[in-house]
Amino acid sequence: MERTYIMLKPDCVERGLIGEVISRIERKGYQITAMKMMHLDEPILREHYSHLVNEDFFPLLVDFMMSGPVVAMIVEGEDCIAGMRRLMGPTNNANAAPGTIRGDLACSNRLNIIHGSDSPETAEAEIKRFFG
Ligand code: DAT
Ligand code: MG
Repeated sequence: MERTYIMLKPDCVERGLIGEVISRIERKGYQITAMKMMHLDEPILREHYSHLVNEDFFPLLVDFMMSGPVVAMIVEGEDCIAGMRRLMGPTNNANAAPGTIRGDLACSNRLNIIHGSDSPETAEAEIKRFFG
């Protein structure tokens, strides 16, 4: 069994797609073992997106992620770290296949609905960051 950190972004909440995305996660057979709505601030986003702080799009990313509440979740299941990334599809919606969350629902490479950890190490660090 693995666990991963999943976060529904402000565009997902604002568009009323929380249920749609959670349904897909549950239908896949993964279990949501913790969930809460949060408002993020700049310090936690600088930490969470530390690999991107020098990108020119970083300020827009932070503004977007603070534009409304997010839904933070711990998701558990066999091979769920890579499995959730497959369910999500790639970062840029233009490359995301129909049938994936981003392929079906995302509007751009920033407004892309959902975050999911990309490795076992980041999953544990992100769960600690958002759930303590
Ligand atoms: P992912 O969210 O697929 O793990 P990432 O960790 O590389 O992708 O980037 C985190 C977020 O930053 C991503 O979901 C949206 C934003 N982002 C990444 N690349 C971008 C780009 N080229 N232009 C605008 N936003 C970008
Ligand atoms: Mg990432």
